[in-house]
Amino acid sequence: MNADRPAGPRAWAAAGALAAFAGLALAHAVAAAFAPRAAPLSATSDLVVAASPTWFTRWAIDTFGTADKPLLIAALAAGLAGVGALAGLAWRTRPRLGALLIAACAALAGAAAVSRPGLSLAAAIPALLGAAAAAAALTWWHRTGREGTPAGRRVFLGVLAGVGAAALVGARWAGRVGPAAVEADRAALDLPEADVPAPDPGPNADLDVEGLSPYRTPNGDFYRIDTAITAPRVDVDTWSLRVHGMVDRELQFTFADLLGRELVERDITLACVSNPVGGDLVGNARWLGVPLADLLAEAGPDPAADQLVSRSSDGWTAGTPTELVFDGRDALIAVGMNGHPLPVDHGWPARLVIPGLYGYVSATKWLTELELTTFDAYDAYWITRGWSTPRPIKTASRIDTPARRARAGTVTVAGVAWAQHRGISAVDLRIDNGEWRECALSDVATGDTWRQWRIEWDAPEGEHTLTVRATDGEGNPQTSAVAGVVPDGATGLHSVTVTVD
Ligand SMILES: Nc1nc2c(c(=O)[nH]1)N[C@H]1C(S)=C(S)[C@@H](COP(=O)(O)O)O[C@H]1N2
Ligand SMILES: [Mo]
Repeated sequence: MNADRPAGPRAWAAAGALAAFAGLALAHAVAAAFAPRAAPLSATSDLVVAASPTWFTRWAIDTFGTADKPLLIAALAAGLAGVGALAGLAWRTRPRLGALLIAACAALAGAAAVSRPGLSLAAAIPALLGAAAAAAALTWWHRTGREGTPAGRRVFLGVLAGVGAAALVGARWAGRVGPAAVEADRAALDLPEADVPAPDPGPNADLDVEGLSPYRTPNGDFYRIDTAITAPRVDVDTWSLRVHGMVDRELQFTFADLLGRELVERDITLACVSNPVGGDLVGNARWLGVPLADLLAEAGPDPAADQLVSRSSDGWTAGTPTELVFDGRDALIAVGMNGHPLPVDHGWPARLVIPGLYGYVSATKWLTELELTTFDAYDAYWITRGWSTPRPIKTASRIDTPARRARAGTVTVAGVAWAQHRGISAVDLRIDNGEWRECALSDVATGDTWRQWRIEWDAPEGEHTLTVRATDGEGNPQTSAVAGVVPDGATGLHSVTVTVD
């Protein structure tokens, strides 16, 4: 029977790619239940992010923005499909070579997982299991492929596709069970009331304008920026915060210790240094937390320690000037965000929030360590990658509405402006090349938050360019000089072009 011919190279390549994907899906299902960060694509992407040279990271962020991570994962998945196909081809004539290729993938992904801060040797298990499954599948195919019929090949395809799909469904399910432990901890946490409530910004913290960013950004809408491909799932029962370095005495705090301390609530606006002019990597929340300065003072910091390095459970670091932590500003170890325990993506169970500094030098999520040191002795994560040592946040303003179109007649133009810790004292709007007109401002309690602004515009038909400019609390107008985000934050005025009809 001529239907009994052995499978050709194309069928082998397809079988190899399919086996690789089934193995990958299985590995992700296993990892999802126990250690999501150990999943091969997650761990390998994490390693690529950590090991990327500065020029590459900069190019990726500039070119792809926040799509950079999904693209990296897609590229790695495509690479794996390619290697799987090669392994299938090799297996046809030299099964050992095929097995070696699969073993190499497993070794790479396993090593990537083990190398990630916060993960142990066991993190290699998902990759090893996945590779074993892929090799087992190809061994089986080897038999049925030689003696098999087209029908036999269809069975193989069906079984593998079924295994892969089942594993993906399993991964989704496990992804809810594993992290569910963390979500259950969050849900079970009854956040204590603030000992010191946030000062009330006043009745007009929120100007009533459609399309305007709310004064407080809901947690689900709050921008997320970090190097983690998969957010760390921190076990709050074993979590601790260690204070060490240039201190008289090392200290260690459990989560219960933190909750038992004086808790203050503050509205603080967080901004990312890589937010472009007019961008949305900025948000304002009501944070509940432990005053950082009080806690550090108990350790007896050496006055020569000019840098506070904060470290996360996944090994990320930020370096903050100690002087600023102790200058009276509301630097917090936050445990609550807008009345809820910190969301996992925003640092559960504890993070830093320090008004007046960009996130990369202050806002460590999944916080585990505070180390007093010097700027000479240590460069934190983004400093080694070409970003500036801490500088003040640059005064910025954004037009939220109208975005593109408006009806002729009275149009309300509105947006937000921020210059954390200095505050915003004025916002002006210019239509086309007209005069700057002063806008009405919302109520704020401190200079640590953004401030809404609004103005009525009698909009005539046609195309018009709206430009906004803020003045900070020290009377300095926002600069119109255009600068990119590297190394210490973008500048320039935000403009929108509106078609009025
Ligand atoms: N552990 C950890 N914390 C981190 C980061 C990170 O990559 N890892 N990124 C920082 C940066 S660059 C910013 S802008 C803020 C963003 O905080 P958010 O995601 O809660 O908005 O978190 C900071 N904290
Ligand atoms: Mo950032």
